[in-house]
Amino acid sequence: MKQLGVHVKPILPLWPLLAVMPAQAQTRLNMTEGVTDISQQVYGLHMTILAICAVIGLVVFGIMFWAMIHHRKSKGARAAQFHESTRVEILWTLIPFVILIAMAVPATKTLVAMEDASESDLTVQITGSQWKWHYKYFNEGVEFYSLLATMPEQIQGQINKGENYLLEVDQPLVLPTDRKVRFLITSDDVIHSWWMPAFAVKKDAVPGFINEAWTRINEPGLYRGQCAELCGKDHGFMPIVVDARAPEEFDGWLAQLKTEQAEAKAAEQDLLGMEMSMEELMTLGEQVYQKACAACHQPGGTGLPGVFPALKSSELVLNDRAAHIDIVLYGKAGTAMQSFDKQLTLKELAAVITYERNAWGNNTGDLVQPKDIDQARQGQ
Ligand SMILES: [Cu+2]
Repeated sequence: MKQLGVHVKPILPLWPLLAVMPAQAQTRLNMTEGVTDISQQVYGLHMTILAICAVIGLVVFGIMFWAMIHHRKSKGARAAQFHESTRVEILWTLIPFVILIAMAVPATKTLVAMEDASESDLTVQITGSQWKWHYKYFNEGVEFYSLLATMPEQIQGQINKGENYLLEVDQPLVLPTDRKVRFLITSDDVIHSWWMPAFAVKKDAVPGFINEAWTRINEPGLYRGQCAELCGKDHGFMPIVVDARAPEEFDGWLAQLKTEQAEAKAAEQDLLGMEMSMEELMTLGEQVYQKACAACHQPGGTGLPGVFPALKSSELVLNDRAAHIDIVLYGKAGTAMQSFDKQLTLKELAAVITYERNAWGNNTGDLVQPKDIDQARQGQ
């Protein structure tokens, strides 16, 4: 990620404390200033309130230690008696009250601004599911999944970890800079949370609810975030990457993606008349399986006892072809088995089902062709 040199002035004048930590914004100890007006306001608030807390701490402890040293019993000091002093009572109520209000005013202003997603230029629906993100551009007819792209060998410690370990995806969310983008955030299964520190956006993705957030990115660049709600076994494996581009560049990208997706749909139709060979299906099927299924059903199809069913020697896989196609296409309600109908292409669906029916000693010899998937869809 690009290092940002923007400096945000705290709302209050620079406290002496801030002077001794000038490089703080560049270290990992502090939160990022981010690349949106909101994230910079959040950063400014954070620094201001930190400074207020530090000054209160210094003053309170200063007075306390000064009193302990200069008014100790061994010096012959006697405690003053001012029980039920109205003046003291008023002072120690009023001073904290004034400090709290002074902090609440700017904080509330920022919070209100963060919630105001009105008059946006673009709306993106973000759907979390175990364990990936789905992005859909409203009124554009464009949507795609975004999956972890870190190699399994890095995760298993067989090779060195890359620079963006667990923070890289196959297809980033592309957004325009200088436009107000509204996010509608929801989930397909459990609670996830879409968290992009550089934008100061962190919203829970709750099944059955739609949460709103927005951003206006000031600088093009690649920004990285993560799911921030413990959402199951692979919670740490569903990163978020935003590729922010200048508006014209974004428009070009969107137009190109639209054409590509339309072409891919047309190509699917051609597939219907085609017979793929066992070898072709098995090769593609294995790739798809490792990418889409192995996280739960395990690379060897053994599943995890009591959690994810085994596919190896599975009754359903071996004996019920129609049910097998159906469960891959539409998932199983109430379980972690999700619908792959829209996540995979026709060819990939045919290949992965063929693979599951013929790998790991499941020798059904059965070929599932793209047209079989299409027929199953029609029958629904
Ligand atoms: Cu999650």
